[in-house]
Amino acid sequence: MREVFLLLGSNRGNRHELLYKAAAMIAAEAGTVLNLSSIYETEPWGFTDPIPFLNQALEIETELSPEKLLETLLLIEKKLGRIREENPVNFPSPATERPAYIGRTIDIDILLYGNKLILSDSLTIPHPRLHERFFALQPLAEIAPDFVHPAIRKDIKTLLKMTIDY
Ligand code: PH2
Ligand code: MG
Ligand code: MG
Repeated sequence: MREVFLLLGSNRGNRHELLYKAAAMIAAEAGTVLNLSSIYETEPWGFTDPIPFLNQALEIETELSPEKLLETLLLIEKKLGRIREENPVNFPSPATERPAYIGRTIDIDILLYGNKLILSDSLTIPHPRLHERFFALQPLAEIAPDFVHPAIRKDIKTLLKMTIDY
């Protein structure tokens, strides 16, 4: 499947090296990397942290199903030192239904999987907060400006213009 878009994020450790290694491991284990955006330095969104993120969007072509792709990406995160602590601070807060974010060496999110709409316990595609996050839309708009969000039915460059999250 082509037009599978991922977002890399890092705000701990050697951020540039982690993005590079993540892209190399994705190429080895998940599929062919067709396109990479520039790397953007962005302020932590949704939580307070002194270290800014580096974010980068990737387009890949993959044979893996969405579930298998997620499993593979989580394993790559683990190999790159991502710790998902069983810490109450990281549990979804009942008030907001959102996780409390913490800094991380590497985060690899599936933004879009072609035109698929998926809503399961483990996976929501398109990424449920893509359209409200400038840090995701900006790199994605660089490599996929005309791709139409399959749920909102607007293209990425339009969503970027519409987002109030500056
Ligand atoms: N990821 C988050 C929460 N906040 N902020 C920025 N700037 N970049 C991210 O990748 C990011 C974030 C949850 O995964
Ligand atoms: Mg994320
Ligand atoms: Mg993630």
